[in-house]
Amino acid sequence: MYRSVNEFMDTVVARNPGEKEFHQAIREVIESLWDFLQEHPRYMHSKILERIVEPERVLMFRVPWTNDRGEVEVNRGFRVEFNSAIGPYKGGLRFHPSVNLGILKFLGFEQVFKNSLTTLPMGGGKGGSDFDPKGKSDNEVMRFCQSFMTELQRHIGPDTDVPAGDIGVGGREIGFLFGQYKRLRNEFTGVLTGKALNWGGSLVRPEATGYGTVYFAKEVLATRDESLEGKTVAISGSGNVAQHATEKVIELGGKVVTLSDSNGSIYDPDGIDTEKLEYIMHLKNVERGRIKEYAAKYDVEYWENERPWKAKCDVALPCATQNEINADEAQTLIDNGCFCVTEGANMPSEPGAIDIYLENKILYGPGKAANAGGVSVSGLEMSQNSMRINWTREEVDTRLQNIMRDIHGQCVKYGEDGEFVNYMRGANIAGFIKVADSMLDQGVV
Ligand code: NDP
Ligand code: 2IT
Repeated sequence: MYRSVNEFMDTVVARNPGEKEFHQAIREVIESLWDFLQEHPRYMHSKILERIVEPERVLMFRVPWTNDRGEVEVNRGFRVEFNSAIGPYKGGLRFHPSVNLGILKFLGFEQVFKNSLTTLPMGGGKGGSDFDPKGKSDNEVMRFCQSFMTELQRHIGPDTDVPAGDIGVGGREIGFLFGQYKRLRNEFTGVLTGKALNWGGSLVRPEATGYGTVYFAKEVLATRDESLEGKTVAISGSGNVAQHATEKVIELGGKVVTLSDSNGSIYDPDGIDTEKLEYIMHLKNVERGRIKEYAAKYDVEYWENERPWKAKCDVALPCATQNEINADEAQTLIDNGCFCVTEGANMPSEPGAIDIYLENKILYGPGKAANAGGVSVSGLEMSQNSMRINWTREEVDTRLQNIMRDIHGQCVKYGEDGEFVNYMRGANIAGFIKVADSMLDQGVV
């Protein structure tokens, strides 16, 4: 039995060498859980910690495909089937050159707790490839997706493992992946989520992560009698999550002053309005261009190779990627008056940044709670597919809002610390209990 977090982490690091994001994600959870585990020794006695950090299955495979010049290219494909205690493995696919096993294990691990919080019956998984969709033609992306699914199809299924999108995987990629699954398996099932509306998708799934993040921020702000009305909001990223978070902030009366991509950030002190957002959506989703073009079009500042966190704001919504806010940036945000950080991305704040949020007692909504809206509507898409019906936009959106409210309630229940709520601890404990108890019920699995 481990006597300290550090002792446990030494074993984790030795067993998973070099996988620093995975270590980071585990340490955060174990630190949150430690006191709770001392009070509830049955989890330690049953080796739940040792089991919960070990993926049930890891698949790694070759993905050969042919580019438009007729040359063969080879990428690496992965699926980490992390935990199926409460439902089929569920989680996105990421296509990005930085993808490696450690990153997907961190994302799969986070997904287990996140999915537990959603109230829906979904286990956790994550997959993807080091394939870079940037600069590739539609045909190249299609051939890559077909090759990727040719191997993945034998491991997934609507009751086994249901992938979806993440960075670099949106509607276009899900379409190509679904088409290939159907050809190979000769079945039309809900094996992927994030499908288009004509062929089994759910209304509000494209918007769900960004909307859900803002719904969560709304709940968090309400605990201090605050709302988004009139607030200045800094958002990072300019992809699926950032775009729809921006849309919802505008709808709720806030002013979004920044967006970014991997080359830099734009700062628009007048705020991104609906028309400007429409331009961004076309730029990013159709032309697949760079956010820099926004600065030129609207004559605003472009901060090359810089993240948006030096912008003065009340609320920050990191919606790009992991470890995109360091301790210095967290301090800058707070010095500039920011009092609420709600994470649309997965693990966007470095541990040092989180320490600063907590020391300053600002409102901090961690990704596994705040960005759970995406996978929640994926769960609703699975339900609609199984029932072979489609819910209306209003029905799905109402369910999404209720789920985000419920997640907030779970975080408060387990994270209350006097007047203050430590949402990170609350999310980790609440997410853990449901999965750990289910594992105990199911024996030594
Ligand atoms: P997209 O691919 O649509 O957009 C990603 C955005 O983040 C782009 O603007 C991209 O810029 C930027 N970005 C990606 N990697 C980096 C990097 N290394 N450094 C700087 N900027 C980067 O992805 P999503 O919007 O779907 O995902 C954003 C985040 O939200 C991720 O952390 C994802 O895991 C998380 N998430 C997504 C969900 C979903 O349903 N899609 C659900 C829950 C969480 P560029 O174009 O230059 O690469
Ligand atoms: O990180 C995430 O929760 C996602 N990328 C969405 C997963 C899903 O299955 O919808």
